[in-house]
Amino acid sequence: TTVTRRLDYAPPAFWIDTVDLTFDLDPTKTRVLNKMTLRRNPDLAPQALRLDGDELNLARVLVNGQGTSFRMEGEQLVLESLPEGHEPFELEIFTTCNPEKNTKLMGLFLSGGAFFTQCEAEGFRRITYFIDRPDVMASYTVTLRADKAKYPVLLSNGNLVDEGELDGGRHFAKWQDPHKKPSYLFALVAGQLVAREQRIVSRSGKEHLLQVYVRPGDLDQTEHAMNSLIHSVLWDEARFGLPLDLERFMIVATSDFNAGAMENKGLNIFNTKYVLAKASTATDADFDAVESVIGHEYFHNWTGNRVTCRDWFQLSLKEGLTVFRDQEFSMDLASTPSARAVKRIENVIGLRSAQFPEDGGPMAHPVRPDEYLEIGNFYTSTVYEKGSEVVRMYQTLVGRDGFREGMDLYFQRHDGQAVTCDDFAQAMADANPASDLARLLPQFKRWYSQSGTPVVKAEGTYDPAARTYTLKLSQSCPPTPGQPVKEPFVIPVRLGLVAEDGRDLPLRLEQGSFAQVQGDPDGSRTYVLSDQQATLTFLDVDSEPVPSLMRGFSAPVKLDCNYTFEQLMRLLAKDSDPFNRWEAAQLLGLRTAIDAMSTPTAGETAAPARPLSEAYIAALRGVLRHPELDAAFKALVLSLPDDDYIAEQMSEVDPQRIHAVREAMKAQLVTDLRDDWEWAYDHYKDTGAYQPDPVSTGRRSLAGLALSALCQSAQATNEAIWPGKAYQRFKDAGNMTDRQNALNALLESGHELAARALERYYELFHTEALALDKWFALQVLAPDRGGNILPIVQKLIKHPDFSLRTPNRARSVLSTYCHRNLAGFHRRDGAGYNFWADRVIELDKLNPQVASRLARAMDQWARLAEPYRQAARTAIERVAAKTDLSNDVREVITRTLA
Ligand code: DPP
Ligand code: ZN
Repeated sequence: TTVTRRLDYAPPAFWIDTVDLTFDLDPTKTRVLNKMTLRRNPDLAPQALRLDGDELNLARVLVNGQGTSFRMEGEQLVLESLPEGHEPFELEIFTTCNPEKNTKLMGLFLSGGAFFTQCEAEGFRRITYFIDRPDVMASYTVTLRADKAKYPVLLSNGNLVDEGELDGGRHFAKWQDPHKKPSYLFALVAGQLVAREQRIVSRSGKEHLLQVYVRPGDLDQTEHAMNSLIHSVLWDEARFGLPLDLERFMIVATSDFNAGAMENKGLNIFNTKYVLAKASTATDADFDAVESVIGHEYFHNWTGNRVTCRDWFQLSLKEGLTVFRDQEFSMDLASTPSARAVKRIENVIGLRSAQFPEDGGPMAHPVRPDEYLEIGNFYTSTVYEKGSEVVRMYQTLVGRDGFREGMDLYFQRHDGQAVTCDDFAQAMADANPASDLARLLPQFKRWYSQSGTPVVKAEGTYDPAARTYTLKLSQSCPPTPGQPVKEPFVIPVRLGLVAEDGRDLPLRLEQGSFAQVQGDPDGSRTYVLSDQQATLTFLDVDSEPVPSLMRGFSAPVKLDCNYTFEQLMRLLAKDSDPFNRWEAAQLLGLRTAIDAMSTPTAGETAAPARPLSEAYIAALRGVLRHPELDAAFKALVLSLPDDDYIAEQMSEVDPQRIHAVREAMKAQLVTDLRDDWEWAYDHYKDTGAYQPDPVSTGRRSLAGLALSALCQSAQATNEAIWPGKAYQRFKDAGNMTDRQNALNALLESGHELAARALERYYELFHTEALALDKWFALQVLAPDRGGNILPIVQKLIKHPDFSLRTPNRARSVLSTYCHRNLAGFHRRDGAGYNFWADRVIELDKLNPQVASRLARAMDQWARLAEPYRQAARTAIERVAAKTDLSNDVREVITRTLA
């Protein structure tokens, strides 16, 4: 239990050149023979060899074939008496481990009777003793031996070089990885699996075999994954000139997995959730997620695998960059500008709902953290999603072509190496020497070192006589744990000035200049705010404009601009930037919620009856009925900011009041637009044969929103037609998206038909794990009515199909409840917090990684109003009082209480 610090980095005392592993796979006692060649790091004074281990049984250690002395220091195996000098020597280590007992799902574990591994970040040490850090890169040869009937398929990284029969019904397979790799990219799989296969020829004329392995019976759900993989290969070649460097690329799905997926070299292991998709059980969102996670892991093959991280503090080097790449991939596939904007908006919603709260809470950390107790806790939305925004800002500052040149230089310099975020930044700057990035590089790198979400404040004044518009910009960043004071960031502010008729006015600066980058759309320019304050004076402005700022969300900041209601209405109706059109609707919604929150009402959970203004309603009607806007975009604009995003704006959070206010807003939105929702439902409800393309996905999304609105407005007036129609649609739906939306409409409106639909859903899908996860989650996501959600949750965890051991299933109830149902979780009686504490303690014994994610549900406790705050503290302290917590949970709980 020691803290690891970034500045303590020292190179390893030994290098490992080759690793030859032999596995005798057995569920309760797997034998591992690890034969390595090592040599001393010639740059360092002679030191002992320290090998990491975790829950291993050590049988034997040989050096150059001879027994040797060794000792244990905690879980480390320490060897002092090794050959002197710098010649390579051979080290053989025999260990055993017990995959069946491995409920942590790190290292070698069983899922549905098959063997899988997960080694990132520090799981390889649970398989064998090793210098388990990413800057030790070796060539791997792996021999797998197992019972042939039970484990007919034996896979590891690289190429299959030999296979054959053994005595006693056993067989073997030998794999060789042509690329050196860090231990966290090792993988093996053994079990009864079948594969969808596809041979492709890349641009350079090389042939590759692509395989997607699943359980027998799931093959009909792999077509979308295979297509996504093919698109990924083609895209990385076309956009970044990065080819597939393997003869064979395999994806294997498992239903027991802590994370989404893992980019092991040539053998990606995936949570089934991000591989399996068929129309009858997967929603449009699932299809999208499969595409982006397949892309993400595939793109790691270069950004992560060919060039990897020197140490785990550099995690965002590969994750931020690879999220950026998967987002660009999805946007490029989306093809129309409007569909691109929808993807961008969805990504920003994700950032705001997870990363902004993280950056404002007790777990706030820089994109490149400075210390950790357990690295598993730093696979966060800050490292991933904010990290991706940081990479996007490079592209904004140097342009798309400049970014490509930076990537080329990065690979030219660092292919085959384990490097740092500084190396990436330097390559980007060196490839673009005339850019603002190069000029401001040390300051730009504060994005890696300073935590917290910066705030950009903007104030504009128009001078009609001089025909000038003056925009004052300033930046600040609130204190975060360990960082009381912040230095200014480099913030690309993409902006436009919107005239009354929606035209973008000319952008001529009196002095100073915009960034010289290609890629700004017409009417937009990018100003690089690097000082604390800047004043921009625009010339020849012939009418009073509304500033449209941070277009496309050009930096991961909060914008504080004192817009009038009328200004926001102009942006919503007319801004040429679709992101900011949507943003204006969000701001109007937020403002309404905040105003309503401060309006005194009778009773704590009462809310003003009609919080939305007529003009705002009319504007939303205009969007809903707009003849040209895409359905997907309409659905985003018509969705009110959710409870959590409203909570994020408040200095003191009263969850029940927030929920009541939002429900009041929603009630008005559904009744005032009732006829418009009916029109929208009729107009968008039919999408023909199922295709998960952006256009039909958007139509289904808007039709679903409309149906939900209609059921809710019907509930208010006690009218039965729409719930009946929703139930019928639920029954007849030809795809899971329509079916789930119809069920959700019933659940959201609280109609009694919801119970019948849930029963029927269970009958239809109880043998389909992923569909059953949704069945659990949907019930937990329903709006809380007088505290009814917690009893539902308590019943669900006793359901025979519930299990804490399967992370997807555990999360479908527990994370959904504690993270995603604000009012259901934050009860005035504190019962939600007690439930949370019990589950964290229980889960920690089985799977610390999943437990510590659940522990994060209390991040925001200190901002809660009473009586929530005190009840929350009591529950957190109860967990903290446990003496046998994992490091994972201990670190989160300690920081939460700090
Ligand atoms: N598997 C996780 C990811 O792809 C961690 N590398 O992001
Ligand atoms: Zn990743």
